[in-house]
Amino acid sequence: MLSPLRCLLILLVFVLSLHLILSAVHEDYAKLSSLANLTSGFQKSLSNTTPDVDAYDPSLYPSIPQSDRRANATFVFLCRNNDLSGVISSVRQMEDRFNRRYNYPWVFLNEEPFTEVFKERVRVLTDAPVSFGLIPNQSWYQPDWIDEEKAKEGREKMMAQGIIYAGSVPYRNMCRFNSGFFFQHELLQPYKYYWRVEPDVQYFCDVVYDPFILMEDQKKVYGFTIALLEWHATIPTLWDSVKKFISQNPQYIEPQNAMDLISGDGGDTYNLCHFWSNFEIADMDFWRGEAYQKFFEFLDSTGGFYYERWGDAPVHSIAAALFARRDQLHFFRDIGYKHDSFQHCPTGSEWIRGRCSCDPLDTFDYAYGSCIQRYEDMFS
Ligand SMILES: Nc1nc2c(ncn2[C@@H]2O[C@H](COP(=O)(O)OP(=O)(O)O)[C@@H](O)[C@H]2O)c(=O)[nH]1
Ligand SMILES: *[C@@H]1O[C@H](CO)[C@@H](O)[C@H](O)[C@H]1NC(C)=O
Ligand SMILES: *[C@@H]1O[C@H](CO)[C@@H](O)[C@H](O)[C@H]1NC(C)=O
Ligand SMILES: *[C@@H]1O[C@H](CO)[C@@H](O)[C@H](O)[C@H]1NC(C)=O
Ligand SMILES: [Mg+2]
Repeated sequence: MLSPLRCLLILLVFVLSLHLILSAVHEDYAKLSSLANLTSGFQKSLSNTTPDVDAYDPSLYPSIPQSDRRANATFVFLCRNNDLSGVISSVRQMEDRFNRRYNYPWVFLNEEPFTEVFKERVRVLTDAPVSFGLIPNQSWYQPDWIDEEKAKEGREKMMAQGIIYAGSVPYRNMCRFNSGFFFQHELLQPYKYYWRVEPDVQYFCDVVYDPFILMEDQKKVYGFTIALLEWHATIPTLWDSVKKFISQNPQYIEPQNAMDLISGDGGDTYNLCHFWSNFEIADMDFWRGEAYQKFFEFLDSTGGFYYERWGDAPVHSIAAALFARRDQLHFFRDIGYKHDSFQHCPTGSEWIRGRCSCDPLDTFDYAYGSCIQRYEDMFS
């Protein structure tokens, strides 16, 4: 049995330790904010002068920008409030490996308002401008003209086949939004190039130059790190629609296209190759242009985003392959990247230069199901 005195003592000890813990947390927080003041001053002085680092050798550390030149570009990050921890992980890596030296802006998009906590925990990660946008309902939700009975049948059929996201309407909203609408969002209007980022991805290497400047200088349209085969059951009628579009609109097909990347028989059948769009560095003016606009409108009008489960990856890839020159596609071989179970790891001198944390033997490039060989064959 505890005496009342002992009870009182235990209570006292408890209250005291709680007080100690709370004041320690408060002190840490104060230290943190003064540190934040210090570092922001430090960065300001860095940007005005050449950093005085003993071992500084521009050829070893070229990722320190050699000029103030910036491309017309932004990061774009579509996500939900409950993606927060994966969002933080991805942004942190991108900042550490690239953007802390460049400060390209970040645009976050969501069909629901981001919470104050979400915004605060993202803003703290970077000095770059960060904005949070709401997606208009008409560019997100399943349109009224979609026959919901037919869409439901499509979902059920796909579920029976055991396909990932088979029964998900939100996933379909996301694929359609990424295919046809993200680049029209008002927060993205000021920009030409974007780098798409997703939650819980990994960037293994220092990005030792500015990929956006590469896109701009070399007039590239679409950059990727992983190219692979799509699951046919998600797009059974997509290629028929593409062929119909081509026959009705032959003027949009670029003579020096990359048809050989996506078809082994000159366009009769789709070989399922596509760029994995969870990583994209691309030109939004290409998506905003007449050819892609007409293409998306046509595909959308078939209802395939809902009756089937057309991904933005095959849609973007087919368009990039047909409406751009093949030399406007770019394999970012030196950017180490992982999404789910697939990764691209640079090798050789690129791996060293990027101080990559991935195993260079573990890269999807020439594995079964990869389309990189086919991409390279177009240039040989
Ligand atoms: N705002 C919002 N973002 C979504 C939704 N579904 C997916 N996303 C985002 O869209 C991207 C792709 O979704 P993800 O679940 O990673 O699909 P996966 O990569 O194909 O497995 C990620 O950036 C997600 O955060 C959604 O319903 N709402
Ligand atoms: C940080 O800087 C701001 C503005 O210069 C100042 O008001 C604030 O007191 C500083 N905070 C700390 C902890 O030094
Ligand atoms: C958009 O759709 C959501 C969910 O259906 C709804 O709650 C919201 O009121 C809609 N907003 C507008 C502006 O119509
Ligand atoms: C950036 O690109 C967008 C889209 O092409 C354009 O509207 C905008 O004027 C450009 N901004 C600058 C500063 O060139
Ligand atoms: Mg993903």
